[in-house]
Amino acid sequence: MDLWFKEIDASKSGLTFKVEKVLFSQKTPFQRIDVFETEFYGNVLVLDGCVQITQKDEFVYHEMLAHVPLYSHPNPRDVLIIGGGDGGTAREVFKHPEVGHLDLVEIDEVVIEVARRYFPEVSCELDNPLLTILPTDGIEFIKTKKDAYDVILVDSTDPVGPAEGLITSTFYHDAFQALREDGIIAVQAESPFFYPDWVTKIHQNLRNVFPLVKLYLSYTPTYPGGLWTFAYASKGIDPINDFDSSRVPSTTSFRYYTPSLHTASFQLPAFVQNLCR
Ligand code: AG3
Repeated sequence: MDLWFKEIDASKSGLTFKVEKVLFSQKTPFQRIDVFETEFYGNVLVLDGCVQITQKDEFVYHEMLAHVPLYSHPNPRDVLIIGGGDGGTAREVFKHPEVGHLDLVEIDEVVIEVARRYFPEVSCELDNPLLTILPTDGIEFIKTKKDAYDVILVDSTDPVGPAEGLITSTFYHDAFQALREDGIIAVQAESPFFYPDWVTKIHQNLRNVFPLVKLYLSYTPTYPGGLWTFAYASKGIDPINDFDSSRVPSTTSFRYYTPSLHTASFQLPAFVQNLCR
């Protein structure tokens, strides 16, 4: 059998994976979900044709989305994840002993079932007693919360379909209200090569609401372009000047995040700087 999956981005170029086996395919009310087994990347989760995680490289994105904001905050007790039904971000959040409660708002419960079945090492903390899974729309959920969280993480798909509303000023305004006075939000902010307009829009819309907004970067081989952007926004805490690297234990299970990379990831190539003016 010579079966290949390809993801084409911006109708321009793409990534391709040799598929050993199709493990799962289903259309839910929200999206099409596929899981492929591959030899090189292990199992691959694809939503509406876009790669979300692979067993080989998911650690990069999940560690950077979670640890940069959580180690910037002096005492993150209450945390909210919007999206993230695979559990990878939750797994990283629970590496912070200060966290007393985590809400995970995932619109599509089938993503959670699929993660439990095909990505056990990603979904491993989904039964943590400190976690509440809320199967609902994050855009509506966040409107109901005031002064409730120290850190919010937006672990979404590309901003199309149900995720489109997650990059608007209105959503960021509601997130601002949901955060406490030293609150921080970090969001996945797309590919600077393939989707520069999304990067700019996310940055601008956060700037409409938060006094401090900075982009940071990491490298994920299975996302379009490899280079991936995150946006950090806060009511005041600076991720570089206020970062106390002694809060990061010297023995960790991290495979990407390090205290030096925490600050280094905010150093942007010129073309990315130009996306956030
Ligand atoms: N969410 C961000 C993935 C974006 C990928 N985009 C693409 N392949 N076009 C990942 C969710 C992991 N918890």
